[in-house]
This record gives sequence, C-alpha cells and structure tokens, in this order.
Amino acid sequence: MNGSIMLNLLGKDRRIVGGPFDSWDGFGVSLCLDPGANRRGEATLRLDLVDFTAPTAAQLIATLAAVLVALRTRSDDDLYVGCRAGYGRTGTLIAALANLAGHADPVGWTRAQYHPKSVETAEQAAAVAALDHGAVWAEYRRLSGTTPAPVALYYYPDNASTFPHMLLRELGIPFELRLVDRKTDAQRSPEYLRLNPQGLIPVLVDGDLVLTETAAIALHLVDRHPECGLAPAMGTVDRAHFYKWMAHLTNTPQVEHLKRAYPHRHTSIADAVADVRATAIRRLDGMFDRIAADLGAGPWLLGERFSAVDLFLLMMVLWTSRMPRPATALPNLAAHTQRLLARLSVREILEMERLEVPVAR
Ligand SMILES: N[C@@H](CCC(=O)N[C@@H](CS)C(=O)NCC(=O)O)C(=O)O
Repeated sequence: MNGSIMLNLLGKDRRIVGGPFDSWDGFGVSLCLDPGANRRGEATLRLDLVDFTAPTAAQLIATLAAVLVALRTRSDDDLYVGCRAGYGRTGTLIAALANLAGHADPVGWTRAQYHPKSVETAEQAAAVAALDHGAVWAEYRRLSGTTPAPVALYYYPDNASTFPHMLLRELGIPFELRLVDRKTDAQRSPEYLRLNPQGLIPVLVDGDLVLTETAAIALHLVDRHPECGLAPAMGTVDRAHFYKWMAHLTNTPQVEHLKRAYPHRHTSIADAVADVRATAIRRLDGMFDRIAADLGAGPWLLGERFSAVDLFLLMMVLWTSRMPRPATALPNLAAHTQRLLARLSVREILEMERLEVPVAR
C-alpha cells in the first residue's frame, strides 16, 4: 500500500487510499485504473488506462462523478484507487480529486501528501489541471437524478453579475443568461424595475425567488448546492471567515469601486468629481494592500480551501484594470488571480464577458 490521504468531498472528510489495485483489501469503494489488474472484475468502478497514459477530459468527468455518487451512497466507506504500481494513474486520479476539493496545487499536494512519484507524465499533470469542475458536478447530479430546474441570471458583462456568473459555471447547475443591455439603459426599463426596483445588476431568478444583491445571490447559490463545497460547513470558524469576506468585499471595495466608476453621483459640485474619483482610487489602493496582507501566501482567502469568496475577490481585482495601480501589482494578489485563471470555468466566463486580467505596469 502506498499511502492514504484525507479529502473533503461532499461536505465530509473522506479517506482515499492508493496503491497497486491487486493490493486492495477488498473493503470500501474501489476504483481500478489498470486494465491488466487481476482483481479488476471486483472493483466498484473501473477506468481502463494503459500505463503512463492520461484520462481524457470526458473520462475524468465521468469517473469523478461516479466516484462521488459511490461515496455519497456509501457514506462511511474509504475509497481505494489503484493501478499497477499506484503512482502515475492512481496519483493522477487522486490529484484530480484534490483539485475538485479545492487544493490550489493539486499535483504538488498529492506528491507531498500521498506519494512523491504521483502523476508521472506531463499529460497526466495537464489532465488534472484542465479539470472542468462544473462539468463534474453537472454529471454527478445527472447520475444521481438531482439536476435542478434552470435559474436565470440578469447580467451585463463586466458588471457585478460577473461573480455570480462564474459561480454558476463552477457549480455546474443549468442557468440561463438574460442580458440587461446597459447601452439602452435596460436596467431602468419598467420590466427590469419590477425585478429590481433599484435598477441594479444582477438579479437571480430561482423558481419563485427573485433575488438582488451580489453577495446574497452567492450565499443563496452555495447554500443550495452544498455538495460543491464552495462554502465551509455552517457553524465552523471557516464559515465565520467566509461571511466576513463576503460582507467585506461587498461593503468595502465594491462600494468604493462604484464611487470610482460613478464619481458624479457622490457630489453635487462639478469641480469635485475628479477629487471624488481620485479619493476612491487612493482608498481602493489601501483596501487592496490590506486584503493582500490578509491573504498572505494563501493560497486562497480561507487558506488551503477554495471557496466562493475567491471568485468575489477576483471580480474586485478585475475592476482595478483602469486604475493607475491595478491590484495585480501586489504579487500575492497576482498569484491568487493566476490560480483562479487555472480554473476552466473562470477562464470561460472571462472570455465570454471579454474581460482582461489587469496587467501591472
Ligand atoms: N449592491 C449591489 C450593487 C449592484 C450595482 O451597483 N450594479 C451596477 C453595475 S456593477 C449597476 O447595475 N449599475 C447600473 C446603474 O447604476 O444604472 C449588488 O452588489 O448587487
């Protein structure tokens, strides 16, 4: 047996044991990756990968979703993953699970925690890095018959809707995008004002629920989909810090960004507009200095664990692109942004909304 690790999956710490499949002790959920294993036929789940090969994106999604369904059904069982020696293919699957559980450097983490020889080829490492989190969750729900009815997000590119947009994609739930065309002031149309009397974007419609306020929308979505682990468990210290970040980001930098973007709304003196803007920029610089100090080495706002507030911080950082000192001038905020860009769902939404990551000059 090579080793075992703990991963928080489906809101629970689970033990994952790896090694040669033929060394499996016969207990728990098992995933056999070696088509030549003698005990292949006894495995709960199988993914036939020839030695030194990597799973395709579709194979990885289907396998991880099936593993999650098996772990949910057998909630006290360990998971045994095995191939021939238990390093390359086994390490790849364990690292993919670590990626799903929110570890920022899943291959490095797996090598440190499980076995130094984990993940043997560049293709295996690339398969782990390219994991589509949302697609795994969507497949998990499809297999377990829990796919929810689509929600609708009223959005406009590069508005406060970007954060819930990224979150919806990460959660892998079906959603419909409804453009509120700010070019024609559609946010002030009678139809839109019926949804949000403040005339602000975004709005989320989930069944009969019509919800405004970015932070509230995010909290609602993570609560509705706890399986994805994008918020720590209720009542924990991490959950308290999660609330703190959600509140801080919405009532401090987000508000200051609005002063920077709409300075004329914050003074009735025409000559003061430039000063309102300059003051907001100065205050934002200080806010990002403090956020960077709190983030430290991270890798995420809550430490080892990725959560929805990291996506919120990314939106705040993206909004600094027109500031003299973009937030990415701070090395650890630049690194945090890069870690988020490693996520397929984040890249996809940024591309769709045509958003560029601010470059520090
Ligand atoms: N506190 C609100 C603020 C939303 C907000 O200010 N949205 C801006 C876009 S980022 C908007 O809709 N502006 C339209 C306008 O001011 O007319 C939230 O977080 O949802």
